[in-house]
Formats: sequence, structure tokens, C-alpha cells
Amino acid sequence: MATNDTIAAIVSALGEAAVGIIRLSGDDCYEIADKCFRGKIPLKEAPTHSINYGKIVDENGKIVDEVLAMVMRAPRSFTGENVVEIQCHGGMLVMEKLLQIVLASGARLAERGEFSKRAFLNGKMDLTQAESIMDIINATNSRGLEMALGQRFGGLRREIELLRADLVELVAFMQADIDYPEDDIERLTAEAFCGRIKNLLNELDKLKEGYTEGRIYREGLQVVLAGKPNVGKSSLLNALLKEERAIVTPIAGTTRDTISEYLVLKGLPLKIVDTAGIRETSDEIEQMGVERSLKSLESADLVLYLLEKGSQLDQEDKENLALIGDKPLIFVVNKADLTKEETDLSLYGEVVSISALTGQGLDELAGKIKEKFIKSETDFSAQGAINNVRHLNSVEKARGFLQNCLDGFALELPYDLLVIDLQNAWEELGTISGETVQEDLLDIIFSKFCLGK
Ligand SMILES: Nc1nc2c(ncn2[C@@H]2O[C@H](COP(=O)(O)OP(=O)(O)OP(=O)(O)O)[C@@H](O)[C@H]2O)c(=O)[nH]1
Ligand SMILES: [Mg+2]
Repeated sequence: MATNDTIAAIVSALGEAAVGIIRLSGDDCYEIADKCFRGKIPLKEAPTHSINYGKIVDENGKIVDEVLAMVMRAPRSFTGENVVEIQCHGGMLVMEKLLQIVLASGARLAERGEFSKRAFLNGKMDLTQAESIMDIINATNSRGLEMALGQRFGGLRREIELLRADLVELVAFMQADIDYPEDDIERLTAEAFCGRIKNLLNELDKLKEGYTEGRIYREGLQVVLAGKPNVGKSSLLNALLKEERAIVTPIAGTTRDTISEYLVLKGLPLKIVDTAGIRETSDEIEQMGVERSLKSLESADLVLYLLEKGSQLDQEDKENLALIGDKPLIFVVNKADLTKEETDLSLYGEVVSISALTGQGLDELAGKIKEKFIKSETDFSAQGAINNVRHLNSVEKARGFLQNCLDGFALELPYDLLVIDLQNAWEELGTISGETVQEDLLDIIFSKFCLGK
């Protein structure tokens, strides 16, 4: 292993807590720590995976804090290098002082993601596993956490390895055909090649589906409540949140600004946006609200279009729906508690009847929303799912190469051309796990980490 300078950072949260942690990683980390650590024995002599009580002193020998130093020797540590984690008292000032002392003793302040980058470079984990760390930290709901953990334990890496192993085999068969056209060797027919390439395309499509679902669990599904004034959009927001968040009145045009709130519905994280009722208006403030409504429709993953029981789609509604275009949409007929004629919209799409006032139908609405976006109950703690744009790009590129290859078969192109597409697909998929990746890309990936990771 090449020599690595010793890096250090505060790895616990920057705030007040009982305990704070400063991590050092690198070849000389024990020599550096021993300059300021005073314990029973120097850390250099401490056995691996031992916890050592002691004090940290400044350059004048003055005690700054009492600490526990955890020694983890290479390669049995997070980074694969010599590591010491110093547990000190979790005050901002204490932690900052200790860090300064450690830096003055010869360590360098770690860059963003540098611990994880070293772990990757030392073969402790692949790129998908490294990336999952930030997803674990940022997870806001159980399923998102489950997906991140699945990735942490190599779910995605295994999927990608299987696909690449298949590709290698296809390349080998094709290369044999190219190199020994005359010999009596095991061969694949063109149909067999195409069949296996189609299977690979299917697998890549499944990974893409997983991406959509993964994004929802990471970022939340953006659900916009839209409709004409007074249909009960704000009432629905309040009913879902179970609090009086938005102002509700019988006056049409009550909501002026868009209001966003996060909530988890049937395990699905939603960012729900209440909007100003859309209508032509001469009121300048209301007009600005309507413009905001239209803007939030653009970024919606799902639109809940509200109508009042007893009313049918009129010209205004139809104009609004035209603006929404082909976004996923559910019609919500509100005020089911009123004794009015039933509104039948089944011709136009999916409909749920609710009452924001009594809560009737809200459970069904939640179920419909979930059903629309979550197709599977896949166990993501075992199976891999791609979950960032970098993965998605690679999957799409690999898909493109395989499709090219299939098209090439249809045109009966020579194998020495087709084999290049297969090799490219193999290489592209390798960038997901980091088997084939350039140094500058690594810098970009790890710079997205928070400090101390
Ligand atoms: N009976 C009945 N009344 C409701 C229901 N939901 C809302 N309302 C009433 O309908 C009126 C309008 O409700 P809001 O929630 O302010 O409607 P809105 O769509 O947000 O209206 P704007 O903000 O003006 O666009 C209020 O008087 C509510 O009390 C319901 O399910 N049943
Ligand atoms: Mg409103």
C-alpha cells in the first residue's frame, strides 16, 4: 500500500452532545496522536480494537479534555488504514480545540468524503457501497433506509456483477467465433446471442424501475393539490396533516400562496403542495398565486385534481387539465358528505371520492397514491436498486450499447464490430461499482459527502 498522509476530522455532529468523535486515519496516525495523548501506554503500543483511557494535552502540556481513544489497525478499519477515533466531550469548543491540537501534531484536515474515498481505494467497499453511506445518513423514512442499507451490504454491486459476468461470457463466445471461425468449438447461434442480450436489456429496465421508486423514497413524492377555488384543496391538506395548517374559508380565492408540507402516508414520503385555486381573476395578488399554482404543477410527480361533489368537468376544469398535460393524475371528488348528485368522472381517469370534512375516503386515496407509484414490494435490503443519477446514466448508456448490438445482429454486421458494443456495455456497467472509473469522477462523487465521512 502506498504511504498515506494522516487525515483528521470531527466525525460526529457539530453541536452539543454528550460525546464527540475525532477520527484520524493514515500511516502515522498513532505517532501523531501520541504527541497529544497521555494514557497508560502510548497508542502506538496499544493492541488493535482496544479502547484506551487518557487525556489530551496541548503544546504546553495543559489538559484540554479527558478522552477514550479507540485504536483500529490496518486493514481492519473503516478506511483500511491505521485509524484512531478519539471520543471526547461533545461540546463545540472542546471538539474544535482537540482538532486543532491534532492538526498541529501533524495531521491534515480531511476533505469531504476523504475517509470514504480511502475506504474505496483500499478495497474496503465498492462505489455503490460508499455512496450508500450518505443515503443512510440522509434517510427520512424506513423504506429509504432499507434501500440504502441494501446497497451498503452490496445488493446493487451483486446485481451489476451478475450482469457483467453474463456480458463477459457473451464477449468470450463472440471473440472465439472471430478468432477461430473454422475450428470445431462451442458456439452460440445468432438467436442465442440475441436472446441473452434481450434478457440483459430486461434486467437493465428493472434497475431503471427501481430508480424511480428509490428516488421517491429519498426525495419524497411531490403531490400537488389543484382545482378551481373553493373545492377544498386546503381542507384536504389539513385533513392529511391532521392539523389546521392552511386557512380554510367559504370564500373562493382564500389560498394565495403555495404551501408545502412533508408527510408520510402509508410509509410513502410525500411533499404535498396546496395551491391557489386556478381561475381568471382581476385581483393582482390572487393572480400571482395562480401563477405559482401553475408553476408547481410543472414539478409535480402527481396531481390530485379536486372537484366538488355534484359538479361536472366544465370548460375551466378542462383548460386546467390541458395545462397539467400527461402528468400522473387522480381526480378527487370532495365533499362526499353533501347530499348532492354523484359526480361521475370514471370516463376521464382514476377517481376517488372523499370528504375532507369527515375524513371519509382518505385512506382509499392514500392507497391509490401508493399503488400508482410503488409497483413492487421488493425487499431492497437484499436486492439492489440504482438510486442516483450517476447510476441511471450508466444503465442508460449500457442499454444503448446493447440495443446497438441487437440492431447490428439484425443488419448481420460482422462480429468484430458487434463485440465492441458488448465490451462497451461491460465497461459502462463497471463504472457503477467503480471497477472501471476515472480519478476525476471519484473526486466528484466523494465531494458530495459531508465533512468527516
Ligand atoms: N361539506 C363539506 N365542506 C367542505 C369539505 N371540504 C371543504 N369544505 C368547505 O369548502 C370551503 C372551501 O374549502 P377550502 O379548503 O378553503 O377550499 P380551497 O380549494 O382551498 O379554496 P381556495 O383556497 O379558495 O382555492 C370551506 O368552507 C370548507 O369548509 C367537505 O369535505 N365537505
Ligand atoms: Mg385553499
